[in-house]
Amino acid sequence: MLRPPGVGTKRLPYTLFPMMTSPSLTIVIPVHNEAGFLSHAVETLDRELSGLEFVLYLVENGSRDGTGTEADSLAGRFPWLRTLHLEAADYGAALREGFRRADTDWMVAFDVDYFSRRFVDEVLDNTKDADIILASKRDPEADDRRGIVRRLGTGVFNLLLRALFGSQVTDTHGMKAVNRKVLDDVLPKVKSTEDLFDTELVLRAERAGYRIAEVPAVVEEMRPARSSYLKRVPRTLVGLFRLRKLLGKKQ
Ligand SMILES: Nc1nc2c(ncn2[C@@H]2O[C@H](COP(=O)(O)OP(=O)(O)OP(=O)(O)O)[C@@H](O)[C@H]2O)c(=O)[nH]1
Ligand SMILES: [Mg+2]
Repeated sequence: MLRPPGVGTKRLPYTLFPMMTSPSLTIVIPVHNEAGFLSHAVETLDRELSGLEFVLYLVENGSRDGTGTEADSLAGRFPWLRTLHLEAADYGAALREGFRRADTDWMVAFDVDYFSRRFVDEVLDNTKDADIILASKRDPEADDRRGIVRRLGTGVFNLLLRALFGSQVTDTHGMKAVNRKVLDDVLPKVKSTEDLFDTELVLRAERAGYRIAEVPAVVEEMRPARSSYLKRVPRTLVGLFRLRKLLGKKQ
């Protein structure tokens, strides 16, 4: 069920009559060191998204385990799949490149171990009412089945976004859909890389007055999280304070 998002962000209306024709859609998934798991994930995605028209970009960079080759061979099996390869490992750079290459009205960002048909359907049903649609793990109706440490991490991160940037959104990190006009306008201005790239994109879009809507996320990752909070927390804090200098606090 669609829920009112955080104060100030738009609530999506219920859609009684889903759109008869789907707007064009590109899905972007950054991948890094996913050999073995990648084929399983793409086969699962193929089943989940059956009947839907879309293009999927797997954007690989910096992998040392043959992920790139595995992605290319998957592209030979699935006509909707395209692969991109960049040099250095960087989640944000991969997402940016996928968004840049896409030529559809809407772009959806997924992780290789966390995606949902339900989210895609909610996006397609509500494209007229928002410019960005976020799957929020902090929505009252969200079902976040991750461990306590990661759930707390998400909560603290969001408090920081509110305190440092005056943001009203409840979750910038996760499944999201972005309209082309937002990307054309905002993408060139985004400076952050790695895991703050999409947060800066959302914050800038919010500042620019684009309509941001949230839907409750159901989070069940297909495998345990791999990134270490020990490395990630200091990097994220430094990145956030740098970003705060760049953007200032919303008045
Ligand atoms: N291209 C690219 N993709 C990356 C990189 N690091 C992570 N990814 C991808 O980003 C997605 C999320 O990575 P995970 O390793 O699942 O991250 P996690 O440990 O679950 O952490 P969170 O999901 O952020 O809480 C996956 O699709 C990864 O393959 C990177 O350096 N480059
Ligand atoms: Mg994960």
